[in-house]
Amino acid sequence: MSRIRSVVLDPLYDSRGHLSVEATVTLESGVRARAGAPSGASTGAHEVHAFPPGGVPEALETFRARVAPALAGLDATDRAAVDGTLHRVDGTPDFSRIGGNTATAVSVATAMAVAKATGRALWQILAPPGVDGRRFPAIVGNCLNGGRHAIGGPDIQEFIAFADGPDPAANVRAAVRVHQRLGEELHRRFPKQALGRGDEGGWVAAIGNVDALELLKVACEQVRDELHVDVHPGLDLAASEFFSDGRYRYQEQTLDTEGQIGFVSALVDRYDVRYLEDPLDQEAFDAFAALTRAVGSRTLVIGDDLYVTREERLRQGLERGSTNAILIKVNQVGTLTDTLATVDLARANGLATITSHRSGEVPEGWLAHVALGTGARGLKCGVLGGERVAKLNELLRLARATGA
Ligand code: 2PG
Ligand code: MG
Repeated sequence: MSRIRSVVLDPLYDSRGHLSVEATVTLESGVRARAGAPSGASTGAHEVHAFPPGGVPEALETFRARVAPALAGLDATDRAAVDGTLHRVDGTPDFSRIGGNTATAVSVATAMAVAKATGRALWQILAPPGVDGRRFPAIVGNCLNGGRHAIGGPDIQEFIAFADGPDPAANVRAAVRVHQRLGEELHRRFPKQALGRGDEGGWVAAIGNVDALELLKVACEQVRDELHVDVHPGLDLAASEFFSDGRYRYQEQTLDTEGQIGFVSALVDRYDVRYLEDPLDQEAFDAFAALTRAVGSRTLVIGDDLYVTREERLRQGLERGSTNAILIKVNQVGTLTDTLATVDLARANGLATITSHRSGEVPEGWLAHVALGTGARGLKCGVLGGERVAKLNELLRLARATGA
């Protein structure tokens, strides 16, 4: 009895206090599951629209009138039918009528209901042949915030602890410890400055990009010595946010594309950066390729705004050799079907996938299942804050359950 009896869409708050939506799916058998969708701030230009033009109220209205009736009676185990119905009812290429967040909440809640009904974990429902849940993702933990996520901080959006050892629990411990160490260093360095935390729980301080990276490197070294976990600096530059008229405009300097490639390559070498996300503008497929040729053997080069989890954007990147990795965010593309198609294409071409949260998150753990079920190379979900810790804790539960 895996037919859908009903789907209800409700409003819920995300971690920034903005409204988003959650879907509750009830099967004929009475099994029920619920999932909420997150929201980004540094959204890529090619993402689907999170909500229709009228925001959450319009999303709820449209859902009641058009989406819910179309979903009732569908076989929940037929993901293509459920997600295809969301596309059909929407009728646009970017979910601008029903909203990508509606699609995400429904798609994930339906998969969760199927998992529950069949006595499996969500990650098992998502896993393609060959993914057995034994390889756990590295932890990509945001420790210091800048850019759009932290007013008054550096231009670079995220200074990250990339904890990449074999033991998931040790990786989480190391990422948390780097966050703590960095806080201690910042207090020492700026004794009179009030330290805050940004949208993703990383520290915020009035500090330059290179200084922040220097402190991160020291904190990673200390934690490597202390815990013997393989943890190194990572960056998400979210470079499209400070790129305009062909220039990368930092507070301290303005660079053309060649200058940016040189600057970022030097940071990789000098600070042993092993995780490098969106170092260039979201349209710069060829510049990405040049940078990947320069540093791709030493670091993951990850496209987030570049690909926005869309298969057709990834194809362009594959043709040019733009990156060696891709960020995966379900609500950038809307449904699990679309997400898994992009993951498959990435895997088939040897690209690493990183499963990612959004800056405005919901306090739920389903993202950890998406990471494990898709064989992700990394789980990017922050370090501190209830909505981030929810994902880390769920990953640790999965590690205990699978004996990892
Ligand atoms: C990013 C994300 C998450 P946002 O750029 O990778 O860290 O930010 O959700 O604001 O797009
Ligand atoms: Mg990013």
